[in-house]
Amino acid sequence: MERYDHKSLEAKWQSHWEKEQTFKVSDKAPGERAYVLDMFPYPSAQGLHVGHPEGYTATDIYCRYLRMKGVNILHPMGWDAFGLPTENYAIKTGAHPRELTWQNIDNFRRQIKSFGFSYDWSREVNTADPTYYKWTQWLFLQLYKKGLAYRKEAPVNWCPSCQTVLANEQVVNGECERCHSQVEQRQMAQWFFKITDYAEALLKSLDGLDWPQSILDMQRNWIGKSEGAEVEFGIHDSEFKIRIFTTRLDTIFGATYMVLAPEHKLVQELKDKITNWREVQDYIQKTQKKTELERKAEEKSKTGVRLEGVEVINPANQEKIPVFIADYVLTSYGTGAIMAVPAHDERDWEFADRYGLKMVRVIEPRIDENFKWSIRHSGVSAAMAEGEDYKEVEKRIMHQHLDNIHSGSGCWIGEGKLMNSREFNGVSSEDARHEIAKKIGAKLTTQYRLRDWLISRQRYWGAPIPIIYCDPPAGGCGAVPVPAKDLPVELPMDVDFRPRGESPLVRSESFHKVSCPKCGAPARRESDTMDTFVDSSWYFLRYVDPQNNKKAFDAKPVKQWLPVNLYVGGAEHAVMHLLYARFITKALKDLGYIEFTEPFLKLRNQGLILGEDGQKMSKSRGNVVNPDEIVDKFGADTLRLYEMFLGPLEDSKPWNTSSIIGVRRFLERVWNFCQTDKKSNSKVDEALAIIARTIKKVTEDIEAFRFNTSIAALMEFINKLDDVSGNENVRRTLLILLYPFAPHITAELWQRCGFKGYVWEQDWPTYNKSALKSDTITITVQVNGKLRSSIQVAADAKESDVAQLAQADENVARHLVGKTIIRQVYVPGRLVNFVVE
Ligand code: ANZ
Ligand code: ZN
Repeated sequence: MERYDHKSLEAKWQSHWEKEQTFKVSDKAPGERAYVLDMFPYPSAQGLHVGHPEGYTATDIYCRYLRMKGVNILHPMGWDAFGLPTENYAIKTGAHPRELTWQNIDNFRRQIKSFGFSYDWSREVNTADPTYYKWTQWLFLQLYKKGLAYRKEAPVNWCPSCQTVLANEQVVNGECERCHSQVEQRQMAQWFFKITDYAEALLKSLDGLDWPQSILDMQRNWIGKSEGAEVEFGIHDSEFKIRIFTTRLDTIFGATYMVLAPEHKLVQELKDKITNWREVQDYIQKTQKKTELERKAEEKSKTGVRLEGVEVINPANQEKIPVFIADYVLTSYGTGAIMAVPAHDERDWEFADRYGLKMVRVIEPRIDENFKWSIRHSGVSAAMAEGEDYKEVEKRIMHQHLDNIHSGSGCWIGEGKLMNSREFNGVSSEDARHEIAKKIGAKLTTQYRLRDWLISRQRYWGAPIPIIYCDPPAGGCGAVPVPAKDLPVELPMDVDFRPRGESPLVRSESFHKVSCPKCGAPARRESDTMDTFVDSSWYFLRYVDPQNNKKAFDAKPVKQWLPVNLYVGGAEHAVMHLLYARFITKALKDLGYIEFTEPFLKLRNQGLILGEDGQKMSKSRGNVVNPDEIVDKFGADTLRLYEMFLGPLEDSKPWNTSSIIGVRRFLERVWNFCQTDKKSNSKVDEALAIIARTIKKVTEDIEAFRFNTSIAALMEFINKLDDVSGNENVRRTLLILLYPFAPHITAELWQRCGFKGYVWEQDWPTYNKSALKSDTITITVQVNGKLRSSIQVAADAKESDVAQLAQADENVARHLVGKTIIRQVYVPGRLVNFVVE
């Protein structure tokens, strides 16, 4: 027998697939379809890391499996190729971003092909290619026509030394992450997409998505819907009024002062009344140096200045209360002003405590499920010392809260009954919100935390925004969209792209000196480029029609393939990318270009692969594993199998080079198994049961994305059936089931066994239910002694497997939600009982 030489056989099958275009899919193919999408990578100079093939292997397994079930699969790959890292690298090295990007892409493509993924390479897209960004610009123009793209002055983070705008994430402790200069806030004209128009729609349709719960929560949180009220507080001795937004109108009798954001317009209007104007002005200036992110930071101490000479009247009890400016109140949320209720709001409490302001308790605490829930989610696990009982800690924290409140050293943020609130005393806080609104004439409103999407960047390596400014005195047409026939607006290649405070494109005369498309007068081109999130907000549409040079995409293939059935990628895109893609989808639907409102029906995240030391892989730690080396040494099949065998896809898990050898040995065993003719007659019955059970297990596990356990089942398969490895049925089953995971070795063995056709042309096997029966037993499942379900398990299943299966059962799961399992009773072969509280 020849030895298992992964190099030659992987090269052989990869070139076969490439030459035969095995995975190219036609729009015309009849039958069922599925669109399985990977988040496309940013082609960095470092090349792929081992985290990339984790998600890509998962989708590849799923695609290969579905194809064998007769489904037509659209499975494309491309490059999110514009962006800052490459531009910065270019600035440092003097190379051109275009050259670098194309080189990086070549490297990424080579690497990805070396893993043997079944992409339809005829659909490759590159967002930095004019044939792609022509349509990104077209998209901009569609939004512009609809009033969904607009320009306005907005505060931006400005680094005076790098001379550029920074994203919030690039500001660290108020400093530029690159040069550590103090970042300033500046007003600049910027382009926005009006995503806030879709806040409610983006929130609502989350309900129908099969996405991880944590990602749905993050999306909801980011959109941040708050139902509350707007109330006007009159200013004493003045005709001015101040509007505030509150979610807790029920606490208005406890409002002992008011706070305006330092930038609030009224502060300037009240200048003549304010007797400590100099101090106020100083504070406003200091605020300007802070970014919104810093101002929101929970742990920072609250500062502010009182507006001496100004008082407002609390409309609930007509009492005069003082007014402050403080940077913990933001201009961009609500009305930029709040009524402060220190007895019931933590930020207000901290502020009042610091400045010695009055506190009035108006809510009598009520400990209900809601409050317990919030305690549980914030404090308990953090406060739990080793060996302590969960319930005890929960109780302790709860009492601490109550003690704090009664001794006046803490605030109650939960619900309860009103007190110190005149005629509303005794009313529940929930009801009081409506009753008080009615009495004082407050308007019930809804606020969203979501802000419009700032899409302009004063950088070079992005898609130019297709707008021309026709300024007076020449033409005076204003901002004029570039006519569709003039797209793409190409990035000039001969530009000095070092950052100097304006877009580098301003320095290219040939780029920005143009004539007005409307009146022909001399005009200038917009020199900002688009945020790269715009490029990736629609790429899944381009894959269905990537060569179309008349349209961004044709309606017909879009209808055939979309929405995407399965989308897989890292959880770091939980908010921005997914929200933007959802928004663009909804906008395109309203523009009449597509017929669906959600782009990704099902989403799964791969977890981080950590270094061997359990830390995040990073160059500085020296714990980075290079996938090229692994493929070279062990082979792509081993790497694929190993990454799936590491643990559940969505978990973070450390790399372990010694266990990769175990996986390699398994493939070597498969290699020998399929080429050694053992045929024991006595084992045939047992073999049938194992075949049936393994088919069932692998099928169900692939469907549920439990790849680690399906691999375990295949390992068990060859352990148990070693004596009958010559049996054709055994061999065929093994090769077909293993093929999605390890496509090269199985293709080769299929051929060597002399089986007809190719392994991927086979039908996915079905199993014989009667063979299965003899091998499984029924276990009764109880929760607190009550019968809840019964499940089928393998006769030799371990207790931990039985418990896991039992907990996953729908009827059982329903009785376990929100409960803690404190004990588990197992009677082997008969019953499992979960004791919960
Ligand atoms: C009085 C009050 C009493 C409040 C109380 C809370 C608890 P969410 O839920 O996030 O929407 N607020 C309003 N506008 C603000 C701004 N521009 N900057 C900072 N804080 C602002 O939060 C709404 C609450 O945040 C509002 O309800 C207001 O404080 C504060 F026991 O009003 B509340
Ligand atoms: Zn003009």
